[in-house]
Amino acid sequence: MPIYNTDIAAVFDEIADYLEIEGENPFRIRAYRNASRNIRGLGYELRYLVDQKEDLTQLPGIGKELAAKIVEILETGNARTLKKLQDRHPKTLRDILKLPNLGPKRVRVLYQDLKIKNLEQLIKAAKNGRIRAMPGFGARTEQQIMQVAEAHATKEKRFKIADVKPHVDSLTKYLEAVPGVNHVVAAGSYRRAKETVGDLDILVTARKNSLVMDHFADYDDVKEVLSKGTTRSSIALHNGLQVDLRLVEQSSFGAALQYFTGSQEHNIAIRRLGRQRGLKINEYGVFKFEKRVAGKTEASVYQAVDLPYLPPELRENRGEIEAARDGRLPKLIELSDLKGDLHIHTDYTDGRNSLREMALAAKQRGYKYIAATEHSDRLKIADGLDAPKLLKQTEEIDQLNEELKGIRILKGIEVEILVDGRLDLADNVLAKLDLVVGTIHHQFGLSLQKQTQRILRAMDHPHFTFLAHPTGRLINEREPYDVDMGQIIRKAQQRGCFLELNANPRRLDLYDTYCQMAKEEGVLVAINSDAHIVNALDHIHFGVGQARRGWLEKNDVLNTRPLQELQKLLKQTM
Ligand code: DGT
Ligand code: CA
Ligand code: CA
Repeated sequence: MPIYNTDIAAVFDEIADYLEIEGENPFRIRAYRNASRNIRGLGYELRYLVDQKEDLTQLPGIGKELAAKIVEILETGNARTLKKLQDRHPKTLRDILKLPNLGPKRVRVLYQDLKIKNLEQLIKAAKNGRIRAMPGFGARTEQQIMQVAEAHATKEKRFKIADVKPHVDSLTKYLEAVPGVNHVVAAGSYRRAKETVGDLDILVTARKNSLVMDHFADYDDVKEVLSKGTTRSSIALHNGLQVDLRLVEQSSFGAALQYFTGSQEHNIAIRRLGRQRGLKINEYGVFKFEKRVAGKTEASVYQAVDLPYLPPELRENRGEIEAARDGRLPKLIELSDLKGDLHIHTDYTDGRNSLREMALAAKQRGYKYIAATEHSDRLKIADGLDAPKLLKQTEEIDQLNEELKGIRILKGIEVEILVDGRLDLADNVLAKLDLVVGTIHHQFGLSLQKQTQRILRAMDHPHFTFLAHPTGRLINEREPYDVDMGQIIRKAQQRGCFLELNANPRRLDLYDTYCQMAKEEGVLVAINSDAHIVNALDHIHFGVGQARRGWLEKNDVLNTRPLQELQKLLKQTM
């Protein structure tokens, strides 16, 4: 698993927290906090710099000691300094530190004076009114702490789909190798291609006497066997992901797959349709007067309620059942429909591979075109391009296009949208390009109105092609900025420009529901990888999953167009 800047920053934050709890030197604490803030603000990943053996002490707030720690974290996933600090204190203290309204100063009081070491003790102390008496607290604070602690004690952790996929692949292979096993399918939210997965649901069919449950409990990566039975078992993996396994009979496979794929809301609606027809639908089959009438295949379940097969990505009870009934089901986009990638970075700025390498890798994936879209100058930290450097790159693109056959490199830029909505490069420079990708990497905290106006104004720019990762959210890391997507989608419609669905699994932004809105407004969506390295081109797969959840068809997506047609569409925006 790659280590991201946010992972490094989190280690530094945690070190600072512990140092503060221990009452350490404030300067040392501040150094960690500043470094963490600077690292989070970078527009590119530190691991690229380290891979290229660059000197990290050039970065603001990073001295020799912290630079060495960054390298250590990138290499080992952790820092010895943090491990030592963690060892000195109970593990559960971290749960308390993570609560939003409890800074380390307060945790220090709770821990050292009240001997509170975990969430349960915290909730109990709050209920007993022991916290309000402490200096710096009060009855209201105590009340707030209790509420937040209780919410956190029950809050589930969700995993990014890209972090779950390697486990699905490896578990599937492992279980398929067990003698007597027929089908192994990951169902649940994973099969519906949801951007995050709460737990993983695996469905298995096997011969009667197979030892699949034993093998499941013996899987390498098991941290804990939560339950083990003859038809259902649960394990927890080392990363905390829970995996539920269900073993069903071959004759129930379709019904079970339909049931465990969900969503629950979709299933409730399907069962209602069944009841209207005198049918009982459950994970074992479709029954009429106790007699099984369907359930071997998923399609047979849908057929029993007079519907065509519904792709898993649509099963959210967001109108798919009505659409299926009326023959209006979309023919969802597929990976093979994509003809190119319109958002990539190279070693010209903060990417890892050269433009030539990226282009050849794109060609190898069957693409016909790729757009070089480096960061603009404002993103100094990503070594963003100024006008002369950008023009130099366009010359290199001309040369590569002469030389390389079967793949066309388009000239683009990922240009910063300034706070007032202007773009970070002059019009006459942008006019020389094939596409201009507008983006926000700074000033996330503007009010809803200001942020929306900023983007709307940028979209009015005559050369604006599409808006990159429109909400700016990073899954589990950063909330979207406050922005009115309805207005932005309508603006794109009026202007004839486009929106990106960024396929980076940390982003998956445009969200599925906004894809649906864009489609309704007739705004084309560009599904792009935002790859900074060759392998990341394959993230596009997650973008396609999200697009399918958003009901998008081939024609709703900009980069399914053949090159000439694409160029015509791009010209209209330039
Ligand atoms: P998740 O795990 O939170 O990402 O979401 P899901 O959709 O995977 O939900 P999960 O793991 O609780 O259950 C998997 C599927 O099994 C769910 O999509 C529908 C089905 N299912 C589970 N429990 C129930 C239930 O109580 N009633 C119904 N109708 N279906 C259920
Ligand atoms: Ca699940
Ligand atoms: Ca489950």
